[in-house]
Amino acid sequence: MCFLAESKINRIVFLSTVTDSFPKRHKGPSLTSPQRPTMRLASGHVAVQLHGEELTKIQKDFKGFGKGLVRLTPGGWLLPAPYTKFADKIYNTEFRASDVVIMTYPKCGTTWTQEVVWTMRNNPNFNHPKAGIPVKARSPFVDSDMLAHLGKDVLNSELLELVKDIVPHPDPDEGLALQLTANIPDPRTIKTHLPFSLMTPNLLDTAKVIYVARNPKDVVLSFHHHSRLMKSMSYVGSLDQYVDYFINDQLIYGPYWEHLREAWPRRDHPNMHFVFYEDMKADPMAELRKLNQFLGTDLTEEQLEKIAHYTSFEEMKRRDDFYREKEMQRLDQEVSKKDGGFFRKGEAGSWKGHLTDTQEAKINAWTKDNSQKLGITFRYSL
Ligand code: PPS
Repeated sequence: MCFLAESKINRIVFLSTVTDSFPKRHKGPSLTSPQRPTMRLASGHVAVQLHGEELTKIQKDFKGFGKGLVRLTPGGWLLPAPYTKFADKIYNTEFRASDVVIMTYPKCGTTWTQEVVWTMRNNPNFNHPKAGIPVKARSPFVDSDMLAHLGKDVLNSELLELVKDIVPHPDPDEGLALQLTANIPDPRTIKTHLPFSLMTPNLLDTAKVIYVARNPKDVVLSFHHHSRLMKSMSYVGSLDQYVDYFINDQLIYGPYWEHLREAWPRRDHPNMHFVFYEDMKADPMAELRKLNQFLGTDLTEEQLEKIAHYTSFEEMKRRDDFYREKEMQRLDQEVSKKDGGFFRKGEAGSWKGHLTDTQEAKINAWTKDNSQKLGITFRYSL
């Protein structure tokens, strides 16, 4: 990783030739302003600190983003500023043939899929001694160190408590999630919210990838709830504004459509399995059978039936409630009591009655254009 420009005015290196050579898909402010600290990443992207009105507005609504944000070119990826500390380590993570990477835009069914896949591969007979600990300790979230570094490191200390047998002496500079990913025993089931372009280019040649997609109307409501619930984000704006942030590609890990655009054309790769949240909800057994084939787990119908039940929303929520006490420090108590915790609704179509006509119309217009270009169709209710 090399610094191309630094915040001290007299050391700034002008970047316009570098950034101009990338296609400009993002329609936000120009990325070529020379006053902003800018960094080139191992992935080839250039990360530029958000600044000015855009940053002020986002930080007013997301109290957790005090450390700032970066936007990457190409792609327009918006990420918390601490991403740049870990970006190259994530990009250079070495994958193994036995790895399964679960890749999603946030709130698309990652945790559910992690539990299904981890259970199918490690605990099909429900006798694994570690099955009871939260999924995040068994299935590392490789890019989560940037989120832990947003606030008071609560995320790290809670995770450390859960994984101290695997990472007994963590090096803070390496990132706990990265060290957990490197040290967790095979077969690894790894979570990422990053798109393909920010992961090693040979990912699909080495490991299996399961990409989970969810319709944008349920995603925006789920992400809105999550952003209010998590102290690391502390969203205090309105739902109206949140919908605008979503469709203007101003939420972290976005742009939503760009995330899909990198995954959807790869859906027929032999190491890739593309899943829709709505299909898992409509017929979990059908999706588990497909996963059984993709993963080569060779489980019986009876085993799959039991796993479908064990990973149902109700069962996962019930087990999570048991750990809720420990998670309290990370969550906004008022939001949790009033609107629910991480396991909020777990439905396809629960946006109905929650989005106003205007919000829905905005998302419809945005979706029509983008889904047609991509050739992807979502189910908005079952
Ligand atoms: S995260 O934080 O981005 O990793 O969130 P993610 O796990 O991708 O998505 C969270 C939403 O998935 C719902 N969920 C489930 N739905 C159905 N069945 C099961 N087992 C399940 N587990 C989690 C969770 O409730 C979030 O959706 P909403 O709509 O907010 O309820």
